[in-house]
Amino acid sequence: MGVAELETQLKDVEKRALAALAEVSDMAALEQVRLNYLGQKGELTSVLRGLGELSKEERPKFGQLSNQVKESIQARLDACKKELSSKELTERLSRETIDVTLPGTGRRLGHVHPLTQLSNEIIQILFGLGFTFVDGPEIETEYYNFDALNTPDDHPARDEQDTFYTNVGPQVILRSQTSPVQIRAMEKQQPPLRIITIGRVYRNEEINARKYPIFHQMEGLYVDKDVTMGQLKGVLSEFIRLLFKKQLKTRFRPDFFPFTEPSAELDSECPFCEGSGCRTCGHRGWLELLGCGLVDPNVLKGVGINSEEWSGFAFGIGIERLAMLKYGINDIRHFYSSDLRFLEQF
Ligand code: 2NM
Repeated sequence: MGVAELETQLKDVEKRALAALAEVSDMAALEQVRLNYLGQKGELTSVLRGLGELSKEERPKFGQLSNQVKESIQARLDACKKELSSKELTERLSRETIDVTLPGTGRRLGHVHPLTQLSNEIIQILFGLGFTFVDGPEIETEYYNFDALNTPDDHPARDEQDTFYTNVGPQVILRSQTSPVQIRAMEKQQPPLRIITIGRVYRNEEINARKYPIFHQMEGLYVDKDVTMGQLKGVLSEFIRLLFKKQLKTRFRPDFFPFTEPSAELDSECPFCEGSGCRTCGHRGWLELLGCGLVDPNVLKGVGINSEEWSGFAFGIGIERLAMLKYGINDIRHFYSSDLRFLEQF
């Protein structure tokens, strides 16, 4: 084949390649054109094979032309590619446009659990009465949960039927009351002391409408000089007034706790019938609200506080029981069922 014929073929390849590029509408088609004309098995390559048949004198001219053709196709290809990618970007941008002025899809918000709401309310009331909040571990030792609280070795609360023992270590248990927090606080701080704590406690109990193996307690502790039952009654009466948002009569009934002496249960006039008797108070006119007493000197001695110089009062209340009374809930299991029909009422 002569140089003239090869040159015609080159021109033809160029013409057809440029025509094909003019038709291309996406990246895949563009790549196909590139392979068809410039690829290893492409048309330009196959025309270039004719180079071998040319004389030494003919070669440079043919070589020059074939380079021009190749560059011209490549240049159009590059331009085409640029155009396509900018077209694709524009398309994508318009397809993915978001209208920021449209209303959002909205999310259902959760809210604070009723037990936490009540706990926060109690904390606020007692802050107002000069108490501060302390916290402590839920995994405790028998020492802090019982011994330091003047609880004898044979006390029924220590029974495995009542307390959760662990295999973490000897005498490691789940706290059955929040009182160990008060012991830890007294070990760290010198009196006078005005502290409360709220937290989970654990008791090995069959579940029913009134009992659940996990529940929450709030406890308060006041240590000062010459502390009296009168001061205790004053603080608790004010607490109850602020909690039920009305002035209610209160009364002590004698009780027993290992860690207080004397010990008492505090009743308040029923906030729902104001003493005349209703379903909530079982037609008694009074509600049993909490346990309390003057801290036993043995407890103070145990944490190194001089019980001749200092005395104290303490009180404890079950948060679930209080919430059930306050909101008229008849089953403790509602608090732990995660049932939105229940929770959304608070
Ligand atoms: C109650 C009732 C009465 C109490 C006693 C103490 C401590 F640490 F001072 F000894 N903390 N909490 C106490 C007293 C708790 O709960 C029904």
